[in-house]
Amino acid sequence: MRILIGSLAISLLLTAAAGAQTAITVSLTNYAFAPSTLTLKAGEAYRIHFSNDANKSHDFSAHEFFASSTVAPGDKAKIEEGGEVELEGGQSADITLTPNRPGTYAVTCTHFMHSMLGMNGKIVVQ
Ligand SMILES: [Cu+2]
Repeated sequence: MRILIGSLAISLLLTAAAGAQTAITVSLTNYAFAPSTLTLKAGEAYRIHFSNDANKSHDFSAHEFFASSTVAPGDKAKIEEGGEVELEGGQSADITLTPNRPGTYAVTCTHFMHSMLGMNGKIVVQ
């Protein structure tokens, strides 16, 4: 009986570990990402809350980063054109993913002139 309870406890712990995600919020404003640099660890799961805190639309464009990450099946449709999270003013989206490959990935907003106005960032996967 003690062995049974012990193995049950271990399997519950493993289940909790597998479901653990680090929550991160990225704010989009006119014309910046905050934080502008995200530092993530390869192989760890993150739930990223993208929040457009501006009154106009923006996107979080990071094609290489999304391509090199495993995105939760239910969240794939939130990434348009292979790498852009498009948000209307005041809108938000949550995406759960696991980065797979260490490197530095560019982030930009593809809306007209926004990058030039400073809407750039990067993701560092360690
Ligand atoms: Cu923008």
